[in-house]
Amino acid sequence: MKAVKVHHIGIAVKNMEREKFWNQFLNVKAEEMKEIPDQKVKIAFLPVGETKIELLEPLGEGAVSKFLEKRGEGIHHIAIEVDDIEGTLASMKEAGIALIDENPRQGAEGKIAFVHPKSTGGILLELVQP
Ligand code: CMX
Repeated sequence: MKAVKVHHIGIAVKNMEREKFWNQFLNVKAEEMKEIPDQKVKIAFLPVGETKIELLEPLGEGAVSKFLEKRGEGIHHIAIEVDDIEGTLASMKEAGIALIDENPRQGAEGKIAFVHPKSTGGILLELVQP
């Protein structure tokens, strides 16, 4: 049971126009853009080497719109790819870590689960198993 790599870094943006910055100066282009209605968010994945930048634009009231209101644009979460998401969650649960998702759910990139920032030193952590 271990972390494989930084799968992506989620950045909350007010508008997907922010994609232009990555495109113009860093030659990074969104490989896909999609809407995730149940998370009230529109996402774009921009591949950078082994990892990705995920731009998150709110689609109505939800976790991302609340984050933007309180903290403004910026890093919203870090996603770590793990080789055994169920085992990782079970060991965290046993240790009393605050889990937002006790069981993995289906995300855009495979099985995902969120861990609360209060247990990780202030970072919203996403676990991903593609
Ligand atoms: N990173 C770091 N800290 C965060 C945070 C974030 N993204 N979001 C909230 N916090 C902090 C707040 O600053 C606040 O801290 P204080 O108590 O010190 O003030 C605390 O967490 C509670 O914040 P809140 O605004 O009241 O937010 P909620 O408790 O309502 O929700 C969270 C926070 C993380 C539980 C919720 O956003 C959540 O469940 N997130 C997981 C799902 C998600 O983020 N989906 C969108 C992305 C989907 C995708 O990438 O596919």
